[in-house]
Amino acid sequence: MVVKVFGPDYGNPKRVLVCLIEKGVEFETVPLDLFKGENRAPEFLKLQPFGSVPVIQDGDYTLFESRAIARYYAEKYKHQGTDLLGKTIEERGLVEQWLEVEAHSYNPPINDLAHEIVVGPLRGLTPDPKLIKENEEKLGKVLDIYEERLSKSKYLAGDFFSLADLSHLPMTQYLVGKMEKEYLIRDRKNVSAWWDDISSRPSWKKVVELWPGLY
Ligand SMILES: N[C@@H](CCC(=O)N[C@@H](CS)C(=O)NCC(=O)O)C(=O)O
Repeated sequence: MVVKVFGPDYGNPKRVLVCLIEKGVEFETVPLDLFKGENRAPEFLKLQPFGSVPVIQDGDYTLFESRAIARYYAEKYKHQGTDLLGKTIEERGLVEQWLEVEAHSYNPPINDLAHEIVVGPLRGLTPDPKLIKENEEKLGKVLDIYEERLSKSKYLAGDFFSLADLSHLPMTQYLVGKMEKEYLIRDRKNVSAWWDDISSRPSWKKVVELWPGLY
């Protein structure tokens, strides 16, 4: 049974797409137009009661929340494709640590920036320069910690590419692309080299090429 991924054109679903490609799992995508409110259709709400994407259907198994889905496939296919979870329980601990950092410290200011700079204007709202400045500063502080970390190891959890790095791809692409805030990455030598490395993986290039979405 081929895995179905809903909402490939948006940021969070791309976390799932790139994970499935790294793991060599076959999938198909089901486009959904959030700007037309297709995520509020009763049929979709049966799959994802919060009305957001991604959600996957794998046979009769349904799962939402992009990081939960990525963890699920990284574990389910641990011995297939790229190992994204580390070889030891200690490595796994570090992968989990940086996944949490991505979700709770890195993602929120980028998400707020995306709403101010890209999504809001598409819905007719005017960007608030004060909010933009505040979130750029918040993100800058997080990236200073990344800069220090990445001076000690090539990737976030150690010297291996993991789910923690992968999880940063969608929103960072957005940041350096449509949001035009590439300086936040380029001003930091180690973060810049890390970004060049992870964003040049064939899996990610394929996602951006096939589902450019808002980037
Ligand atoms: N924590 C969720 C966030 C999902 C999310 O916010 N998705 C956006 C698209 S990138 C969405 O569906 N927005 C429309 C909405 O929530 O109404 C995840 O990682 O899956």
